Amino acid sequence: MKLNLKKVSILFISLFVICSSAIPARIHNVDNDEHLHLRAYTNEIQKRHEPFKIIQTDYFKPFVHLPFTNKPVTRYYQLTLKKVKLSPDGFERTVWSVNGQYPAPIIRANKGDRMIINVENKFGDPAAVHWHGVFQHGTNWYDGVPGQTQCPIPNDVSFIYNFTTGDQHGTFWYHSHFMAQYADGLRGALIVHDPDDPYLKEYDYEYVITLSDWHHRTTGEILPNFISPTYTGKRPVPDSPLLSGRGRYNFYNVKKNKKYRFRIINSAADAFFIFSIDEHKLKLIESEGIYIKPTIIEKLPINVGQRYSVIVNADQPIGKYWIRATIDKRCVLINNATINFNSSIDWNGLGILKYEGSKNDKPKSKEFPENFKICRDPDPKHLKTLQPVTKYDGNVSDFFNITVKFQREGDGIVKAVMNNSSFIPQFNDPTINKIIRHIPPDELPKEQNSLIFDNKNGIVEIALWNNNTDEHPFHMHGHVFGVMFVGEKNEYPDEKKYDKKNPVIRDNVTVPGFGYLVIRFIADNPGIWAFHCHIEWHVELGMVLQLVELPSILMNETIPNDASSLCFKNDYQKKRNPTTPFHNRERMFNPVIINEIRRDINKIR
Ligand SMILES: [Cu+2]
Repeated sequence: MKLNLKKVSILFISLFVICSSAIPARIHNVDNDEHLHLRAYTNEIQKRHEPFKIIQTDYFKPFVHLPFTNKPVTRYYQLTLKKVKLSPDGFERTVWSVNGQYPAPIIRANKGDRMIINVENKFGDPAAVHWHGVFQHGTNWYDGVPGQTQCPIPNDVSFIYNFTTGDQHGTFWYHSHFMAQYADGLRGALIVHDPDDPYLKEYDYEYVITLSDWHHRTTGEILPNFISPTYTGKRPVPDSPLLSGRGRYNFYNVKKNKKYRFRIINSAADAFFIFSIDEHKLKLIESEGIYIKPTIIEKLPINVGQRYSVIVNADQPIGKYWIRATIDKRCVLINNATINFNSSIDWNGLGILKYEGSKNDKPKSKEFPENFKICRDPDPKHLKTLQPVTKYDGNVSDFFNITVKFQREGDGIVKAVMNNSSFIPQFNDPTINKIIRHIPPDELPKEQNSLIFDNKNGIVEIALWNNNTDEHPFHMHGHVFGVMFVGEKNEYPDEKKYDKKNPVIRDNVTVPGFGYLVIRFIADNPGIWAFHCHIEWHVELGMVLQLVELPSILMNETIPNDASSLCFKNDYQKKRNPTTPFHNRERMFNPVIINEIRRDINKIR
């Protein structure tokens, strides 16, 4: 393994200076040191003294956009991660909460604003927060993916994410990207308002609805059963569907003749939802931060990780109407060996659209008929961008062909493999650190599933063949992409059929069972970006690729000290982390790196 001493110095010398009095005595037990990192970090944070705002938000209160400012502003938010007892569907369990609430609070900003978010980890487990859909231009190390862009935030440590929303606007969310932790609670909405929103005059208020599948058991209990050589079941069956963290009889109050922008976020671990409001059509205006031509639909299929905005006109007779968030069980395979196969789940999640002045009775509203292909994204003709985007129509500079399937590996466990390789992160040595140490990208371990490309502003094309029955919602970090082609079984990609002139643009797309997906994006964001199925159980089985984008630029960047110093404390190895099945822990740890750190600190001295 090649090491560039200069880069290593940049990485570690400041930490070394900060802790220089401690290093000589501790150099031989860096990996056991509980306090080294904490001390370095405390020095950093004490310089700041910022007024971080502790937020708690009510998803059932309508809101209007934040006051727009002449210039972008910086917004400081405090997110304290702590375990609390909550009963989202009536059953009390431990929830990995943010500021004590589930779903996590709605974080809001305006286009161009900077977000400085202090994540204080009091979980007792390691954690990290990913800002789903945010490009993180120039701040790859704040993308929040342990093993790729950072080491996990150890317990009892605070870490500040600091990024700008740039030109982005729309509906995003944030969630843990450490193990299956987001399914235990760490998931919430992230909204970026746009002063130039072309639809701004078309709605009076906004609501956010997060959809989630809820389990009564923690993922720390589920995963060891799921990832085991003896497991022959399918994906774990949830116990409830939740709308904004609640079961039935959650009210969304509206006033007659007012218009509401509903931002719908599928934050589930697994569930494909169908969203609708009885007797109220939905005017679709946004998919994943991209304005789309207004199109009227009745039911909205929404897969995991996806987001849409719809405008709802409260123009029906005063009354109550069911809001339906149904888990489409036609997209769910269950057999008798499946975890929680005898769940008493009612797949029909319900909320109520309640007009001001309506009576206190049950809604008697009628459900719209179904008019879409099951377990698929909405028809592309409903998702056309407001302005056609033509930048993907050109010569492809980098092309990748990927096959996704499941296969039983040497350890007896059925894994998800992408080109015959199942992803295993190295939590204590994220890929970004490796690149900045000048490890050549083609020397990254095979199980890191790297797609390497280095042509600046080139068009990258990924053709993915899904060689199994499940459909998968593939999400890309750091980018949106143009959807060139989605093919059903035996419908092969053919460049003549690609939607190059006016493609659907998004960051999270469904590839059909035994089907094909072809996407294109522009190589304009140096970094390590995950590209993965957003079904969390499939992530845990390794259905993850990482883009190693423009490494020749990335390798010359400098990771902020507070980010690199997270790697000095590796309690994610220890058994106090209940979400990591024991047999996985060893492989997720790069034993070489601690020795390298020791050696290089010695050389620097
Ligand atoms: Cu999947």
